[in-house]
Amino acid sequence: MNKYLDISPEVQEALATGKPVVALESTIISHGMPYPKNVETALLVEQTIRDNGAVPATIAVIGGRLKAGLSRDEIEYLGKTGRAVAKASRRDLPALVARGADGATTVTTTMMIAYMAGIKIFATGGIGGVHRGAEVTMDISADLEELAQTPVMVICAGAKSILDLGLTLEYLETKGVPVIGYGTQELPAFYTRKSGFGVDYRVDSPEELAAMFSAQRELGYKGGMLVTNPIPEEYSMDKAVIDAAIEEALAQCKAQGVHGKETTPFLLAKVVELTGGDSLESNIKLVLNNARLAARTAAELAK
Ligand code: PSU
Ligand code: MN
Repeated sequence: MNKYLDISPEVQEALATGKPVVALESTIISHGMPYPKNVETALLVEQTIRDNGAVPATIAVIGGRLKAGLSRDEIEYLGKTGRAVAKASRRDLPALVARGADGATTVTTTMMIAYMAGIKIFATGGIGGVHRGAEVTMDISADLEELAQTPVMVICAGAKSILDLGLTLEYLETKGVPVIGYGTQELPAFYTRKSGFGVDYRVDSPEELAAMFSAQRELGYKGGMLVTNPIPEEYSMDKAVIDAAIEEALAQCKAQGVHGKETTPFLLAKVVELTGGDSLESNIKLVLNNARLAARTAAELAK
């Protein structure tokens, strides 16, 4: 085991006895949602995973230790500290570890640490991708590279249209990452069930997801798999409302010269602000929906 990794006793026991485990990220807690909803949601997501027969392993860097499985106090701390916690992507782990610092893990680092711990499935809200205008800015999330090189199944609700969804799919195709629609042939756009872009494969059961993931492993692929699970109809948002908020958030981002790792957290916070919190409720519901599917798929994989 990696000398910088701490697996909580509960997660350790589950892994040792072949019980299903689902990894969860912490940037969604510190940078993706406001306090205290972020903490409430993180705890509710963990409970949902337990209710569906798996053990949750929320991942973060605390005091320079890579943690798989957090205490309530650690989740509360990350949520309360919010954007003052370092957003930790692949390039950041060496510095955080060497300095004994804290970091909230993105999809990228959550995949990395999940893999180190032996966890195969990870549930979240949305992934990073190719930003609009990336042909000039070269802003492409490290999440896409990680999907190409780390064997973890990521279950999300698609990607927000703060990104260029078409270019994001092109990038994933180039990198050989299978993009699966759960119960749909169309890529969901996070707040809405449809994006106008197709996925590679439609899958309709956790059994079939587990079978595809197992086949990918047995074929010797080094990369992971992206499962896109549409937000439940009753919580999906009006496309015109969310599109207008995203356009406004992008305009403010540009006007204020926000760039680099600040871009995504800035856009996420703006969209919540501009939609008066409606988008936050949808966000919470879709994460819970992904947690359920991840727990059921982990249970199938554990069989
Ligand atoms: N998209 C969301 N919610 C999030 C994120 C993205 O809808 O919380 C977070 C995830 O942690 C993701 C990260 O891995 O932002 C991507 O950041 P960047 O675009 O800087 O790579
Ligand atoms: Mn970026």
